[in-house]
Amino acid sequence: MRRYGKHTDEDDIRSRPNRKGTRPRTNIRPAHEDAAEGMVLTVDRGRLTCLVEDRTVLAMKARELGRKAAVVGDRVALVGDMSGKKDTLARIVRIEDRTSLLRRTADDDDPFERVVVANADQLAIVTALADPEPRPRLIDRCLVAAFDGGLTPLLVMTKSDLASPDKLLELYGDLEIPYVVTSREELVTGDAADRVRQHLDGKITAFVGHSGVGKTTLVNALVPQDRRRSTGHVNAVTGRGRHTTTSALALPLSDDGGWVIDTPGIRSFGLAHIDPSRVILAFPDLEPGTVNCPRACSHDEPDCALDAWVAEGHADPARLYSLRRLLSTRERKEGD
Ligand SMILES: Nc1nc2c(ncn2[C@@H]2O[C@H](COP(=O)(O)OP(=O)(O)O)[C@@H](O)[C@H]2O)c(=O)[nH]1
Ligand SMILES: [Mg+2]
Ligand SMILES: [Zn+2]
Repeated sequence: MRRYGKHTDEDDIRSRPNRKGTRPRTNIRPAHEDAAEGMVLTVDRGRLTCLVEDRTVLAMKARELGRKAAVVGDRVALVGDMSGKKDTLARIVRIEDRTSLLRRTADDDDPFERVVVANADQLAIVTALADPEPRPRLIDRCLVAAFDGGLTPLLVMTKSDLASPDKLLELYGDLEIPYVVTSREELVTGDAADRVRQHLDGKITAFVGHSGVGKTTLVNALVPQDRRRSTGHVNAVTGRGRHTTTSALALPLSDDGGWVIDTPGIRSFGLAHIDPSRVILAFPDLEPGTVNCPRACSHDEPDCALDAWVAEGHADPARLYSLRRLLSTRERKEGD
């Protein structure tokens, strides 16, 4: 509340050059000392809904940010009208340093599928055990993106009322990733939400997965209606009815800083930007074996030192196999 209305004078310099109280821009702009802090909750066609204290404020990127995009989860500095009232628009003048970044390479044929979330601690990779069928290749790619972006993965297997999780658990067992299995019945009793929540407390968790796996069902079970409405709900701000399916949406899980981020369904996960040296950090048992690797080793090539090192008994061969499987997803197309 303290910053309420303070910056309306410099809100949009282009349209109001002579407005009373407007100081020369050069004196104001570089520091933005009095800018309010906010968190981006969702993005819709260039309009960003931000949480500022206890209000949702609609904002747009200031021109000075250039091409740098603010994404869901970003911590931003805002100036302008921060009342959160209808038809007001604040400006985002700064994007704070990110602690993590989940990104996928944009596909030319699929520009809207790009999932981008900043500052998430955890990536919940949601897969249905049936309807739709599990897609291990997609799970692998999500895992690589999580490792590369600095997020801890969590496997969420839904619809265990339709099929057994055994095969998937076998496939991911050697990766030692925490997992939760849920069913329709447990959604009704609340056990599903309780079990998932144990992995979410105090963290910012982004939920990704193919369309129809049950992300939104789960997120809604985790975040009660009134809480959804109080801060994360964007309808009041944009007046556009339902939350758009082209952007992620951050919802407050509790008062301890926990957030869940629902995302639109993904069919693929472009990984062209991935750095293998960051992926290997998720394999601390294998990482020491890379000291003798050639420079810029992909750890998935004939000269990689890991083969010999593992053969000497320093680590479990199954772990190296899993690492290789993940790294190889970079070259393959989804669905192979
Ligand atoms: N049988 C069964 N269906 C589920 C379960 N969870 C979600 N569903 C259904 O799966 C469909 C897709 O769910 P939704 O949450 O919209 O998926 P999203 O596209 O990942 O957000 C809906 O009809 C849900 O009711 C589950 O555990 N078991
Ligand atoms: Mg959904
Ligand atoms: Zn190597």
